[in-house]
Amino acid sequence: DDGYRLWLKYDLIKDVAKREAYARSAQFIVVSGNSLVLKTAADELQTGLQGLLGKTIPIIASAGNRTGGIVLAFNKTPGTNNQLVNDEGYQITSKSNIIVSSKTDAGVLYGVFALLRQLQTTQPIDRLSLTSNPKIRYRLLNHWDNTNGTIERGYAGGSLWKWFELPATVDPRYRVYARANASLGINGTVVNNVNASARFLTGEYIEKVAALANVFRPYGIRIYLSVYFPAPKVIGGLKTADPLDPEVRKWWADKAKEIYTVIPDFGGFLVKANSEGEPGPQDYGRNHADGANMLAEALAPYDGVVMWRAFVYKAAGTPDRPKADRFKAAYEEFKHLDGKFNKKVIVQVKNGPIDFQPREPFSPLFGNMPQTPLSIEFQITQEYLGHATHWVYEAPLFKECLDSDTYVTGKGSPSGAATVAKVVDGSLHGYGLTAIAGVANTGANRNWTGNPMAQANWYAFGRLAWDHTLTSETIAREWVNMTLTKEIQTVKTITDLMLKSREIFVNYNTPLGLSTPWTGEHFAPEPWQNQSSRPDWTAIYYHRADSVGLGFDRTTTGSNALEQYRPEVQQRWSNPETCPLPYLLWFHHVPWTKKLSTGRTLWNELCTRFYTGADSVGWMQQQWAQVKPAIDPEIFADVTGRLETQHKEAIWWRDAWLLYLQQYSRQPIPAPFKKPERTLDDVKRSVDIYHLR
Ligand code: BDP
Repeated sequence: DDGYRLWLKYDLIKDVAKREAYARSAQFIVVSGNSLVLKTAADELQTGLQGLLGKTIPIIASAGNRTGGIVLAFNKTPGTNNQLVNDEGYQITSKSNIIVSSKTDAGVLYGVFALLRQLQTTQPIDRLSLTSNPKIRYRLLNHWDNTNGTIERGYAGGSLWKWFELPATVDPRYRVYARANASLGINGTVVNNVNASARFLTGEYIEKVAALANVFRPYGIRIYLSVYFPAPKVIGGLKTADPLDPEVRKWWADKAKEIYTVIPDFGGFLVKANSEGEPGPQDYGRNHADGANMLAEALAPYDGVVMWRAFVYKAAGTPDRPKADRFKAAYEEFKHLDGKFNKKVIVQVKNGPIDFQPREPFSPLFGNMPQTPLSIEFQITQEYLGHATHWVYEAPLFKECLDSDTYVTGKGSPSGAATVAKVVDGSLHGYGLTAIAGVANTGANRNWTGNPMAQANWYAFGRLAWDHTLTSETIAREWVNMTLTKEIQTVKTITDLMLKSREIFVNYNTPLGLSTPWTGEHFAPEPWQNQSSRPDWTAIYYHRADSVGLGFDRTTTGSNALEQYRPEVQQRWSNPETCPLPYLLWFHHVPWTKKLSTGRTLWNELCTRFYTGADSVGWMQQQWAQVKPAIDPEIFADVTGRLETQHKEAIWWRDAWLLYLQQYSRQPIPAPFKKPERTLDDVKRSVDIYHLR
């Protein structure tokens, strides 16, 4: 198994009794109507059943008096049996026939995938009564792909999109990509990097993008583009890109018209502006709302939206802003603009205040912009999670943030009343638009994600985008069953490994609220890194190790970033005694000798976490060795190899951090742990060599 088929394997169900029972309820497929998406739904169902049941199930136009089939019903008129269902939601009921119904053809397609999932996970289908509605309207992948075929922070080979060949040559793989996304309910994709090339807005590229849109359309997926803010200057020949300039506004309106002429269901624009050197409205003395609203106006005649990113931070720790804290930047630039955005604008906020770290507290913007739809951006690609070698199942990371309570409903409201998920799904502030985005981990590797286990992260993102109340465990079990094996003990073992993998990674990488120990490629450990064009691009800016202790003081005696949270959150996190240990060093500069709630001093607790983290990878290897009999040999060998590398690197990271911090703590590695075999100089040299070209 080379992993190409992802979780859509549709292998023959081995249990004959089960297979026959399914076959009795799936003797024919009825589909009436001729929309592209409905046709996709019927075809997918037929393909799935062909594989799972080993027979070709006929597609017919009407059931007549027949029973024992599957009817795909889509009905636009409200007041019918599917009135409980929102536009893309579906119902599946089994009586004499199994009926998959929705108000829209896309809903039917999602229902078909849900029905197939029942079979793939060997659940009964004869007494189904399922209703499922997506909680969020725009569920998007964001690809950071470039015109030259590279992917920013991509670890699974080059881009899936072959820009040089498009639009004339259309790789059949695009369709497989669309199927996989549709199976999860993902309904949009931004195909290019947020550090955008203006080329994507040229006529030449719009044609290429349109060719992709044609492939995605039958799967209910709309295409979006990241845009380069100064495009009117760069490709339009204008003198300025000032968002208040009438000529600039006209340029964007014309551009939108040009795009919609070729791609009538174009989804809209994603924008990174005035961030990490990308130009933006501030270059002209305007603000984010001015920029976003100009683009929203250009989209006014069409059904498209602007997703404006809040990932911004001016240099912090510089002589002119010595006290500035990158943590506070997004809130400082956006909070005061609440209510100033056009109704077609969604502000896209990364899950945490810094940048996709292995663990971050939730961004304080959530809950603080009640009049501006905020969407959440997660990173599926493992930029800070060991790239494609380290096995990290991300659902627990996503869930930890989504389930965090912002407490914006105030004192006395039941706990969980104002979670980040409730902000994002619109239930808290009644947002008109709701969205969620995941930075894709796909690439041209045959198995899509490099590490076969990372397919689960794409899967988990999609499932949570549809329904954030699903548990990490449910999603993991589903994925393992559909992708790897149905053998009960093996499913348990792998699910358990998945659920523990993220915490293990945090332990050997950034325990107790450490963050950002790296530069450049964000892989090799470099906690000593102290040289850069910007202080907030060094490692020491974040961990602040000194002879007294470790951690970033964000209380009133420090940057006071905590003031951006509600009092209930502040109260808990601003006291080092009550601050949860996983967040401790995010908010406090803690003395090395301070006793923590575990009974250990900070130094001993750090050592314990780094050592148990790295040792746990050894445990992962042992557990994985046991699944061999029930796993495809190619996948087994692949993961075995990656775990071996992961183990070595975990020890490398542990040693780098501890040897470096030991210079400040001046304490020994406590028993029973054995001190690292190498010296700090050894590790530093190995990191220097890692950086050689
Ligand atoms: C950082 C990445 C950088 C991205 C940036 C972003 O290192 O490559 O361009 O995020 O999200 O994590 O814009």
